[in-house]
Amino acid sequence: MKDQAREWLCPARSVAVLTGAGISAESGIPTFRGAGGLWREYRAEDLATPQAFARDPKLVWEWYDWRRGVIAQAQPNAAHRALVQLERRAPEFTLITQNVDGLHDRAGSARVLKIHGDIWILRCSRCGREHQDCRASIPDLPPRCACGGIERPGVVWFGEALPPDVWSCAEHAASRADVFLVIGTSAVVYPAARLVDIAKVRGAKVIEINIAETAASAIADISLRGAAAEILPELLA
Ligand code: BV8
Ligand code: ZN
Repeated sequence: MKDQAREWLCPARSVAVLTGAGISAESGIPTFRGAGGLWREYRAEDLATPQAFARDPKLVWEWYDWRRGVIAQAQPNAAHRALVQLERRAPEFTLITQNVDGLHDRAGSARVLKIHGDIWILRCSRCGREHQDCRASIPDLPPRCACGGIERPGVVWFGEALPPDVWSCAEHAASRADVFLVIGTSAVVYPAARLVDIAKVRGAKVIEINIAETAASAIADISLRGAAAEILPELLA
């Protein structure tokens, strides 16, 4: 299976990749739906919504502040680094990530389509001003903008539209891909998961890398079972 994946990947003119929380698992960042995915007794779907933020901005910020603290301690792993290598090899390469942790950028990926936003960006709920704030811990929660408005994390919550320009680039890349890698995602969140179908329908070879079966396994041409930080470097060796 890995040999077949290598045979498809090496000569591929256009490669697109979709990553999820699983690629950051080996950096020590809990996934959403795995064992460590809970925070206190909440699920992501409970807190990552505009309603939860409107109801209790401080609670939602405590969750994000905790995650920012965990991510600040984390380092990119061999899987992130392997994708940097792949980006330099493939004539056409697009990395699409559902992750908001910024580890692909820190690993050296040049062009990252962050379809669910960026945890290190703050956006004012009142005036819309955005700025990067990389403090591992924000002293007073919720943070306030100079205009007095409450600032929110610059991420896409459930029920919110994905950034239209970023999303159309992701769709375009999936539709052009000769090989589409799906790495570390349960493929349950939409419209992100639809990128796999788009790639498949347009003729891409779909290669999944995951420690478990997922909603994408059925349409993948190859499903490589194992940790991304082990399998990806082997594919590029
Ligand atoms: C939208 C950013 C419409 C925030 C995230 C009912 C009601 C309301 C909405 C819906 C509904 N039904 C469907 C929807 C749509 C909804 C949705 O899909 N819900 C799901 C839960 C069913 N989607 C939305 O709401 C989207 N917006 O539809 O808008 C619209 C249109 C126009 C105008 C207005 C509105 C927005 C979705 C984005 C939500 N934001 N994140 C934040 O991070 O705080 S989603 C969140 O889930 C993260 O981005 C995460 O990446 C993503 C997906 O999860 P995964 O990455 O896959 O992580 P997970 O834990 O699930 O899986 C980890 C995988 O890794 C596992 O498979 C595991 O086996 C594997 N793994 C673990 N270790 C390893 C590994 N693999 C390899 N190696 C390892 N070592
Ligand atoms: Zn403001």
